[in-house]
Amino acid sequence: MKQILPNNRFCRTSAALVLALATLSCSTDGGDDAPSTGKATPYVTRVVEFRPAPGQFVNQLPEYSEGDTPEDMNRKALEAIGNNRRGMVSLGGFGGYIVVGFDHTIENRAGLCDFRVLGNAFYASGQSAYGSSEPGVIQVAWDANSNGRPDEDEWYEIAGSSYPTASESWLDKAAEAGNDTRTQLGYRITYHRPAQEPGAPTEEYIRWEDNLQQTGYLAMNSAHLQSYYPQWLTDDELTFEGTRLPQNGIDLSGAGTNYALYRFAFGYADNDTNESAASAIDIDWAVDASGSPVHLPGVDFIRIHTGVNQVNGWLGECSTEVMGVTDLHLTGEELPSEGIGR
Ligand SMILES: [Ca+2]
Ligand SMILES: [Ca+2]
Ligand SMILES: [Ca+2]
Repeated sequence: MKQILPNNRFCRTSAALVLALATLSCSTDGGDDAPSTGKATPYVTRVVEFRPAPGQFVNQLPEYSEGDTPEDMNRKALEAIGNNRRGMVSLGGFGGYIVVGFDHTIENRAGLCDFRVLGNAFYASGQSAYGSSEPGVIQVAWDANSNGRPDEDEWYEIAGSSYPTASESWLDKAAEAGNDTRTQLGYRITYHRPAQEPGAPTEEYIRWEDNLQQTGYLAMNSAHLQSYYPQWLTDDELTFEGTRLPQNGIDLSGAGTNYALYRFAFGYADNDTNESAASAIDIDWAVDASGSPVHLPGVDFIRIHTGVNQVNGWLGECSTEVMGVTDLHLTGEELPSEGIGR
């Protein structure tokens, strides 16, 4: 049995043995890319589950082919982002997620960032406060029972800059623009499969309702006319739950032509550039369901979900993209976590 230790004492030898045994157990996730050598790689080697919410890149990133099963799509997601290939998967609208794993435990080293989720965030020309930031909420799991899988009670959320309440420099500006600027813990949304596929732009394409008694639609835009509803999922409605972040998209033109997606300070995926210190994550930022910090020796699985529920005009819905995950200790990037994003 693995233990969550009260501090960062971590016995690598026993953990390595436990992991070696765990990898002997059979995997059914379809996205397994076990290395042939004994040397750990700094990158994603498993996709345990890929379940995007509807979105404009869904069925394209990765591409769905008729007859594909969820396991096929896990495998395609791994082919895109595994082993530092740096292709891209899109998680669609709020709540869509991916769960990835590794061939080793990402160690939690005291005072240092431990990993980075790669995305396609960028700054607008000459700007550092906004551009294309589509933050994904990150959760981490330490495989405490060593069964080679992330169990429900093994997940902890990375407390980013707007956890548990919104705290960003641009919130007033966003509120003025009419955005919902609250962080909502335990947010839940259900999307409905469209009765038919319009194949043409429409504002009212995929209907949703949430647990705040709100309803709305994802729009179909002219750049993406394929179905936005994950075709490999047979359910006629898809429910997603998790922390929802403040709406960060502001139309600077006031005329629907210049959407700026404001950057959160730290602690999210696809929010800051892959080179920025503020896209790196310290496992010591993890909190339990009541918001109390936990001290994990390391993490075996990482889950990322799209954190914002917002449609930004012609840009479409805010959707987190994931291009990989890097273990910063194995790539030799030493980043003190103190002061990041603050
Ligand atoms: Ca750390
Ligand atoms: Ca487990
Ligand atoms: Ca993105």
